[in-house]
Amino acid sequence: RSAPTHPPHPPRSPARRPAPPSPQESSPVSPALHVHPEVAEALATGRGVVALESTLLAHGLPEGDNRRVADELEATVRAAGAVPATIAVFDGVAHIGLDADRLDRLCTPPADGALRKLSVRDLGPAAGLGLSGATTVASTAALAHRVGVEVFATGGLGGVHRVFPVGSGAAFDISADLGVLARTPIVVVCAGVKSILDVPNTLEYLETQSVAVLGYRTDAFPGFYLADSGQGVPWRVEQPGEVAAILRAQQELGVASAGVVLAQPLPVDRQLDPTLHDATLAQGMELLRSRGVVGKDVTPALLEFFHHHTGGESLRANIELVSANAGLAGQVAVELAATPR
Ligand code: PSU
Ligand code: MN
Repeated sequence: RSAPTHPPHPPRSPARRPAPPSPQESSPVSPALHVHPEVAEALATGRGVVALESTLLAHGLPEGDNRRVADELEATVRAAGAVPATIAVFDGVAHIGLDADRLDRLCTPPADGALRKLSVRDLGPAAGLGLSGATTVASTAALAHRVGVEVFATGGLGGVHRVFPVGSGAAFDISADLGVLARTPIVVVCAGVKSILDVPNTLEYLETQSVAVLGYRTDAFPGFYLADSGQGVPWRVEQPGEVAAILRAQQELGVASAGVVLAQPLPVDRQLDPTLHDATLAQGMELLRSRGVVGKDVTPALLEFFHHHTGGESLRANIELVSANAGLAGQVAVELAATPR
């Protein structure tokens, strides 16, 4: 039995698709891209869809917790009335929406080593060479946009890394997340950028790249584990419907070539204790420097260091913030579905 073949979704008109495939079959868009049938049907019928990234599961959370969180995030999106689409690459095929077996595979490292961490520049090589890996904010945004998904949820955006020690010249590390947001019209729901980064410079970069930054019910730009990064937000919104109105207005005005960052803080009483945070960050940075950790290993190594050195507090905060973001992304997706372009 062969699955029906669909042409690629034109990114801007997700609501007018041919009849959805039968639920048991995967929905190949191209040999390198498969849309899960439930996601394909939701896109075809104009329902809200939320993309979820997989690097935070495979590389940002410990094995054991990650599989439970994967289910929790999807359930949270569904509770908001939208359809979840966790994105990852398996055996050279980018999957938009994962079944339980693929979520298992994502969350349990294979015997021959962890799944790769795939940014946008890695998608071509992974697909072309038939390899597997988890997608970052950058690659999740690119793939989600490719099939017409307009919103996705993560924990904390990548950004401009801190240089430590200052003046050492050892770091010139700017996450590809920022470059992709600069050219991909999608709403990213996050708890700001990771507090392990240079937050002021990251915000400057987003301004230069014309990425809209919205604080969700806050005037303070959140700092991932911390409710307040010490920076402000250019715009504050109170309701998911306002976010949908902003994206639609950008599209109508022809200024929607970049993404929209919707930053939702943890409640102050749920954040990581700032004193513990600062001490852990200083130690973690020193460890990275002494071990020579660079490139794409920096973020997973620092997150793991936090999880071990805060007695699980950073893990608790991380899971809570990602969950809250999935829920808000679901609400925004529902509002976007109610106001088609
Ligand atoms: N949010 C989390 N945990 C994570 C990440 C985000 O709560 O692990 C991941 C995202 O996939 C993001 C990546 O794209 O961290 C940033 O990595 P880098 O700094 O190497 O670009
Ligand atoms: Mn980097």
